[in-house]
Amino acid sequence: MNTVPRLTRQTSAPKPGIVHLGPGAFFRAFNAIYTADAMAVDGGDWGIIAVSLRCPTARDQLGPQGGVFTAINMAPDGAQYRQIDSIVDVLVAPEKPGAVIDAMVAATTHIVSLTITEKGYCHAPSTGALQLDHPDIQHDLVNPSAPKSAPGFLVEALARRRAAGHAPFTVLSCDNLPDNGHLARKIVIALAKERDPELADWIAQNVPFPATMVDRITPATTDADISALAEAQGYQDPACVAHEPFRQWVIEDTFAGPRPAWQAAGAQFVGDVAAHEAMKLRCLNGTHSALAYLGYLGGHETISDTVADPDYARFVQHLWAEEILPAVVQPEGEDLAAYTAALLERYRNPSIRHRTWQIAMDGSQKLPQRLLGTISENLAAGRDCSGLMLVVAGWMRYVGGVDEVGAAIDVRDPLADRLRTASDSAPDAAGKVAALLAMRDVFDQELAETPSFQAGVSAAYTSLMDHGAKVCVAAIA
Ligand code: CS2
Repeated sequence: MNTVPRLTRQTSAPKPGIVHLGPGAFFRAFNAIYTADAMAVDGGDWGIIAVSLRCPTARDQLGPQGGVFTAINMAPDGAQYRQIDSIVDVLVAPEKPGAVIDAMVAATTHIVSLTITEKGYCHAPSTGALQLDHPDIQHDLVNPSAPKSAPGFLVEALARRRAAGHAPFTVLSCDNLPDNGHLARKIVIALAKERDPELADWIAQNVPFPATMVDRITPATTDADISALAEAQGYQDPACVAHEPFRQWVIEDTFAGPRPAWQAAGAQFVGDVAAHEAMKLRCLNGTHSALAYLGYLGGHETISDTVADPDYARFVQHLWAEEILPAVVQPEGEDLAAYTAALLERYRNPSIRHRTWQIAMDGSQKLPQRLLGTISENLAAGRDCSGLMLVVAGWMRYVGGVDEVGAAIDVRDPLADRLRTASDSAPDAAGKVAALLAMRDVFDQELAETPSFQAGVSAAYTSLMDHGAKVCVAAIA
């Protein structure tokens, strides 16, 4: 029998002002904390109604606790615990799509924020265009009032706000995508156009979609985290989330109405987020993916284990210095050398058990903005990028589904089946690489047809097969 009591809400809930799609670990460790901090300093009715677009897990975890959860700050020298009370309700969209739309349409809702991951935008990662043939988009075109996709919910809620004469809400994308606000806008307008061109025009003229750069390393919560919390604090909290101390939020200041005083919690409001976002995507997420594929293949379970291996630490430093920073513009207020040095320290944090397997997920949706843009720019400028081409080969090796000791890899990716088929379609490295490069939703034609890229990735793939990831990484560094 479990005698440890469940965490419950002790404070009164704030009135809701935000609807958030995607109530996962990152949202809890990031948006929910910034918003709690902003309300602590400046007040306001900024309670968050969190919406899961898929499964009921978040509701089942947070619901019995009145939305309160524990944030565990994993400093290298130990954990600090804090209860966060900004989430006021959790809805499960497939159970009650109407309740989700009502919450978004409510005049008290000023912001709809998103952490739906790359694939939630239903776009082609290589071009950013809405995939009208995506099954969820097809569904939403036929069933606009009971949608499945995030774009479907946004379009329906905005249509109803327009019909009711309410001001629009601000759509705040917090996903790791370049110019995430522009992407969200493009996708929502493209879907609205299919329904009603006048609605699309109204959205284009009235709805702000500020871009953001979000950063906090937050691994998926494990049973070990939940047990350690129960042990340390004497209560049960399956909704807890363990995160690194660092956080950074850069937001384009174009809101339709009021917003929380996130700046009081350290968020930076700026005119243009693009340079910050490019820096973060290329320096952090690019090397995260690099360490994920090559670290996993080399037998490393987490990012901190991977960079504890000196060859991998040298490799990631080489990537930054020689192949990534030459393709990054320094944003105002940042120092790129200090930024990447601090990143290595963040990766080394042994209290953060961020699995290489977790970061390896959804590579088809992540590669273009994390790695391929940097590679294209390097090739065009005549700069070496053999390390980054090794990473692309590592991803290709990974999605083939068999690791270096012949064990199956549990590849999680919306295109997993197509990737496996492409990889299996040829017996040799050059054939496999060519079949994968032909996937236009991942590789744009220009890059895929660049001979030095084809040759570099094929050579790296062959080396990975012959020598393994660890040796290839050491050879570059
Ligand atoms: C990671 C990110 O899982 C991944 O793909 O690269 O979630 C990363 O931890 C965050 O962007 C850090 O801000």
